[in-house]
Amino acid sequence: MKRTRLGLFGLLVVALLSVAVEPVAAQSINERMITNLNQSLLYVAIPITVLVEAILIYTVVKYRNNDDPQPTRENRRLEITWTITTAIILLFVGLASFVVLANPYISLVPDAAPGSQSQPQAQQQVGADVLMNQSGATAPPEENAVEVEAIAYQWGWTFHYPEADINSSGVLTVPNGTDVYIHTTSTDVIHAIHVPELGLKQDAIPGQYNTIKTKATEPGTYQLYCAEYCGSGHSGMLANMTVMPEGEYQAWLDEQTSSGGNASAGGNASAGGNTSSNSSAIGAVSAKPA
Ligand SMILES: [Cu+2]
Repeated sequence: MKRTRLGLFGLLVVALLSVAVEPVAAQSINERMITNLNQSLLYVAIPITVLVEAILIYTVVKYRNNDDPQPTRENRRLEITWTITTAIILLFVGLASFVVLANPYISLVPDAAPGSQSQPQAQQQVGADVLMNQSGATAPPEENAVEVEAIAYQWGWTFHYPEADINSSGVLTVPNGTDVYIHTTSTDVIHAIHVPELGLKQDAIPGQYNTIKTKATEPGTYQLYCAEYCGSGHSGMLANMTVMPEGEYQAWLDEQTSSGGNASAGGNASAGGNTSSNSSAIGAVSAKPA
């Protein structure tokens, strides 16, 4: 019996140690919320796992030589206890998940503002690099928020900054500590933008915008993937997401603007007709000085 107790105690210590390990600091608000939720659910799940396994092992060991098993008699107190306990646990899991899932940093509800959703305009497609005028972009209520159009194509990424009217190929540059709205779309098939380290993932669907809201909390360069199988070039459909300190970002933006508004090496300059951002869905929802 003493050995069994020691074994159970050891199991508990290992379980507690595994959750007590300090998590890696989150690099964005999104990532922090997801990690925190994951951890609080783990705190609930581990004691339950330990308890169930302990009862199971205890029962197997204690009754292993029982040739005359007796059925369990009704125990009302026990039944009420496990019903209420389960209800409390489920309520906690449901509430904790709802608070995170309903947050705009995790699921941003599309705008109902006129011009952003209800009036899709004519699409213009010139290769991969276009400013598409379509529905679904969500306008930021924040004054200093940054908006970027992430345009997926077979097989690469173009990032368009509607306010400054510049394009960047293969690198998504955003400021640190500022709200960023990434309007994701595609020019051909369904893709998905995915930056695991920042907790970002969103489908890129032709003909519509899906907006992600994020706020990075640590400057650096993060890997950006396509997370939806999109053909033979899918595995190579990579890009970088660079988070710059605010001042550095402004300098980068000024440099891009003065150098003709194209940060790509591949000659992806927009045709003149595509750059009238005031007539686009994004232009309509972000009419504020750059
Ligand atoms: Cu893909």
